[in-house]
Amino acid sequence: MEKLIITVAGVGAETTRADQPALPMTAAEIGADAAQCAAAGASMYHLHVRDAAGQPTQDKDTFAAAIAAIRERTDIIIQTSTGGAMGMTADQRLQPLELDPEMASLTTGTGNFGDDVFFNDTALIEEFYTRMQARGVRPEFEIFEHGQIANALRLIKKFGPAGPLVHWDFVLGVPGTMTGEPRNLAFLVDSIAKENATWTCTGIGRWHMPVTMAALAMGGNVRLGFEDNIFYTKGVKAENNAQLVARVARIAGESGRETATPDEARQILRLAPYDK
Ligand code: KMH
Ligand code: ZN
Repeated sequence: MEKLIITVAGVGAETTRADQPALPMTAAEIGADAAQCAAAGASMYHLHVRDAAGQPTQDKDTFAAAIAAIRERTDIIIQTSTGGAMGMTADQRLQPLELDPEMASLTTGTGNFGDDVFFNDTALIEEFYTRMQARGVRPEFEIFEHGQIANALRLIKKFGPAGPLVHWDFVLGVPGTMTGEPRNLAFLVDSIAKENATWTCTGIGRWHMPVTMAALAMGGNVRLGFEDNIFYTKGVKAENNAQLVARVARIAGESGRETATPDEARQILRLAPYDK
């Protein structure tokens, strides 16, 4: 098995300080969180940002400040969100791409998201994909439902590849979409190509550890963090994102699977080497 890539979704758009007192929100807090997570074994940071009032924003300058704060402290791979938050327009969501991040998330379909609807129709996903492709930003296809795999493959067929391999993230357990049962993860993984593809996955809320353990057994990679889950164990909030990283790194290590450094993760994902 390849070394394990742990991605931290440390901020998100929906989690609040009331939910999780250790949620990083300012640029300095996000930079410190990313560095602490990298030291614990993470190699990628899925980045959302907040405005001065703590509300989710896709503002380019706010992203730039967070990216600078991360870069002062660590060479972790930075993957900006294009999902943003509910109700944002496509133009708002696209803003961080102007900063040419190494990677960006791309959800390839509309789905229920709790009581809301996460809207990603064909026109939107084509626009997002071709913008990423034109700027050399590697998409991470965020898959909440099986049909979104076919949608992503349709993008590649219609517009050509957006990099030397296809990277998938299976997001399981958002209320209204696929749950985190191992058979669901197995179905999704079985539906993607075995060659020139890499995958990670995340279990939302109580699905965090079941999805993580299934992924480790299957040779996949893992995403975690306060965007996806705020608890360490049932009813006990995690102290910080790094605590969640450290547990998975330890379990993986004890199972004979080392964590990838950011540079090793870049090699596995065939991203360009980091230019310090
Ligand atoms: N905040 C969710 C509505 C992404 O980052 O690309 C969507 C999301 C996905 O977080
Ligand atoms: Zn996100």
